Amino acid sequence: MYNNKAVAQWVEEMAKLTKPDQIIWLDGSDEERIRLTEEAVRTGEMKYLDQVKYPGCLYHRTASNDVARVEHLTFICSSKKEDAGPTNNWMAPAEAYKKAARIFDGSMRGRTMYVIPYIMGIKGSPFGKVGIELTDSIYVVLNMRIMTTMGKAAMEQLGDSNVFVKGLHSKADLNPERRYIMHFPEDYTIWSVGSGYGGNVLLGKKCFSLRIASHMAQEEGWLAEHMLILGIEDPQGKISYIAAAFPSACGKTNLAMLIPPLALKGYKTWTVGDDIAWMRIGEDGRLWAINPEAGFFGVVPGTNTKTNPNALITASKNTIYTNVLEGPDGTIWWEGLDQDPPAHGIDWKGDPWTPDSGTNGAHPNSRFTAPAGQCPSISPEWRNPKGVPISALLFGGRRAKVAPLVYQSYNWQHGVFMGATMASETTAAATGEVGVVRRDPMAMLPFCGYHMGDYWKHWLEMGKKIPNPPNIFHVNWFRLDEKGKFIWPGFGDNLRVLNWIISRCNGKGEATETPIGYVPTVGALNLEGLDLPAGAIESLLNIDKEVWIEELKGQLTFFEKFGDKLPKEIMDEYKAVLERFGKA
Ligand code: GTP
Ligand code: SPV
Ligand code: MN
Repeated sequence: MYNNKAVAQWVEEMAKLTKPDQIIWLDGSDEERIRLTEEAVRTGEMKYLDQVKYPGCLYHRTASNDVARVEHLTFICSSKKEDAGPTNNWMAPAEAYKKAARIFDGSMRGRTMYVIPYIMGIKGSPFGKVGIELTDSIYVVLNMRIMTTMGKAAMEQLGDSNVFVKGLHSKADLNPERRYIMHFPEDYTIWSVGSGYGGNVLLGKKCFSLRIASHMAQEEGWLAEHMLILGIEDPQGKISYIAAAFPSACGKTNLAMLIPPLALKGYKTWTVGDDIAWMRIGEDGRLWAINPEAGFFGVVPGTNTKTNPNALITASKNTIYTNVLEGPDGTIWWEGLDQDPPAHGIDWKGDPWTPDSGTNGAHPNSRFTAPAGQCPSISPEWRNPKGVPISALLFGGRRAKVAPLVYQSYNWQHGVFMGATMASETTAAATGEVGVVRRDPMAMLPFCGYHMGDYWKHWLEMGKKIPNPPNIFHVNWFRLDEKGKFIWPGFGDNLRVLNWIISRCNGKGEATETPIGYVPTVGALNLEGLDLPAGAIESLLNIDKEVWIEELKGQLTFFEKFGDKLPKEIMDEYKAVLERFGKA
């Protein structure tokens, strides 16, 4: 259907391996969407929700052992092991291709292979990068339609070039023993087999836009990051943009769509992206960011009219719901929705469920896939090929203790150290134990496509190249009191913290110098209309020396993994913190 030779040849080669009954080249038209949706509904792969309540919405349930990213089955297959580094699983490319080919061999027999040409980034811009995903899943096709610019537009962008990211996906038999997410950064190739869950199979997202793109970014001098992008407009109409890296299920979507609290009248927020930022140095010497995605693949549980009304509206039509509770008559429900659960339903595993079941109706990592353009707060700039200029970069995670509500780095290098030492309690977004603290540098631990030590070096070098770099901050919305409750109200009220951050970028905002960085003075945050218990703000901003000394020990243990790949500058910053604590 398309006449790009390199694409045709590669598709033929992959079809020889996977042996589909037929190959369908997708054009991205509406007619095609309707036809595929009807087919997926006919085969039971997807269901229509009540089309009056949820126009254009679909339901999908993945296999119950296939509901999150699988980091232990995710590999970076660089030709040298050293290039994958100590934080990635590595396999030699030849071995990886061979191992996966055994599973791909004939895996599409009796099925259709869909060819999805897509663009990550913006068509016609240097950041419009083309990928092609071959898949045997209509669910993947319909998700990629929302998450990317797909079809004819992508082939036009590609022209007769042979530079595109080659993605091969097959559900195969969905056997976790035969599941691999393999990345070949040097070949711009991704092979994913044996899964049907989001991050494992929507190859434009984490696989391309972070793992492969981070490798491209290192070579080409830009940054591919696990960051939301948000514009904050003050009452005078001035918009400042921030980009923030929090680990999976730690609040990016929520911050990206935040609604100002009543007390902060006159402020507006503009959503540019909720998960991924591609950033490069602009002609004006600032760092400019685009969101390479066209949709949101957001965490459902906890979303309600108070926490994130914008997400509810965004996902009220033309949305795919995965692994939430199915109520009667094409309705859905999830934990944390401010509506009573149905008297009975079918849970994410496919089993009958009632509110007395004592189990989750929706999987904690259940997701919505919704077009970004439907978000009430979507920024008019979100498709601007130039991107938006970034004033502040934020790092953050879930820390019950240790990290204060917010602090600012002394400079870029110190900020890179802050990102490199990030830690967070694990969530349901990846298979494995939930709630254990782990180091997750820049929220990129599962997504960096090369050696993390080289990645830090790249960050340090970028700092030297950006004439007007953003200021760097660390935030923590998740500090707990002695009873285990969140001290900070979070969500919309996070704007209070963002406003302090923006004033710091403008040379204002009061702060105290501490061993870890600038911390706001108690009076520096606008807390008007907030009903915090006495002492809460002091405790949110408190830095406990003993706890931090322990924290620093953990950082050092982590750094030991990197040997001589640990940039000297990072170690210098580590020593400087120790010294400021009087422990040099
Ligand atoms: P990924 O899509 O996995 O990369 O996650 P994300 O970083 O976009 O996370 P998201 O915004 O979806 O938040 C995940 C969970 O954190 C949800 O259950 C939210 O309700 C909760 N959450 C988000 N922001 C806050 C906050 O400010 N305070 C508290 N206490 N919880 C929050
Ligand atoms: C994450 O886990 O960080 C996500 C969801 O954003 S996934 O696309 O599955 O990676
Ligand atoms: Mn994410």
